[in-house]
Amino acid sequence: MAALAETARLIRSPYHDAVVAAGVTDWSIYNRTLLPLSFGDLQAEYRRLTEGVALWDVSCQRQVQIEGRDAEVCVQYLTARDLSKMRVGQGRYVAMCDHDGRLLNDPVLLKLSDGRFWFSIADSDMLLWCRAIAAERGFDVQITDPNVGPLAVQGPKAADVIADVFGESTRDIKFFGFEEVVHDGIKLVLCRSGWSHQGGFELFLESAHRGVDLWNLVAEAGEPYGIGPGGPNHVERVEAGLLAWGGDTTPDSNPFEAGMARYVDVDCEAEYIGKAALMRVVEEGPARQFVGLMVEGEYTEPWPLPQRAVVRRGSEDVGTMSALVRSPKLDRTIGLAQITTPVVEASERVEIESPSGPLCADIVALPFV
Ligand code: THG
Repeated sequence: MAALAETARLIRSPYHDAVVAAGVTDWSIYNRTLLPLSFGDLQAEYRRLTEGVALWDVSCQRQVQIEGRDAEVCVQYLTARDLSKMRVGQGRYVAMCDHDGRLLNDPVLLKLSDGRFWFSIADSDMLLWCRAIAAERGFDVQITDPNVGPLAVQGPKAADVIADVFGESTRDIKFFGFEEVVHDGIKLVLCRSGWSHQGGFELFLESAHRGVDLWNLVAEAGEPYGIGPGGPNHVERVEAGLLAWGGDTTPDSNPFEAGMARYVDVDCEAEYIGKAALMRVVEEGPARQFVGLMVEGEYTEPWPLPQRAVVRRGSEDVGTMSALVRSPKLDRTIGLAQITTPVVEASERVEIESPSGPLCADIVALPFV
């Protein structure tokens, strides 16, 4: 691939210069932001994440801030999950759907105060959607992009690094809990979250001009723990069955077809977009399901699939596979796929038209580990 050129259309990460200095070798683009994927040694990056601690620029997870008198109702109306018990200082993984129940985004929602929320979004432009819905409904809210770029510190030793920098009390922060912090003049929200199953924190940097300082602060504190740069880890996230919206989903997927059933509440008082459509899916059952594939044989190519691969049973197309990796934890080749419900329920063997030729696989429930 040719080198990526920066242009004014791209949003600049607050950590950009630090990431370049650390030797980034591969990028993706996510929410119009460069997302560092690798620093040249995927095996070392996986090992650091699963055995030590890794540092990722995930400022591409942009915030849609909703504040004002109607913030509470507006956020609920945009979210297919009952938020009535959500307290300040908590995060929630949520589904945002359209009126037909299609999954538009799967953000982490943070409640900063009674009148202020952040949707920390996946790769689709929810600022447009939220503003349009709020205006059409006449909600009294201001909806902005506050330019807050998260830095992820992930791995079994992440809590030690964070405690060394921000104090021992940070060990008491619960999963998806957060605190507002000012450290060395750097304002941030410290949240126990992240796109891995290894534990860790995300530092939602509010002082955007201090990005390189924050990166260096964490990198230095992490040195004794062997910290190193990385990116959202494709192999670990497949093992964990973490959804990549837009990769694992198609534009017409509903949350039940994306493995998000436990985050969708249809039996609640709350009114939200898509509720009637989602109730119908619950009654009729989803057409497809998000599942794991235990693939026969060795597949060593560790990089994201360039495109979804067709999954067949005999001559019939029964779904698509969106990820295929070799799992070091299982010492097996595994994949992620959306497969039609009857085939999943019959747990029949399927064939995959992979880029390197046909493969056989068994369907399994997620997560793998
Ligand atoms: N962090 C932040 N924003 C994000 C992501 C993130 N925005 C985009 C994208 N990632 C959203 N996707 C996910 C997917 C899964 C999780 C978080 C964000 C996640 N899931 C937990 C799991 O599946 O084990 C459990 C969630 C729960 O039970 O509530 O954490 O990573 N800031």
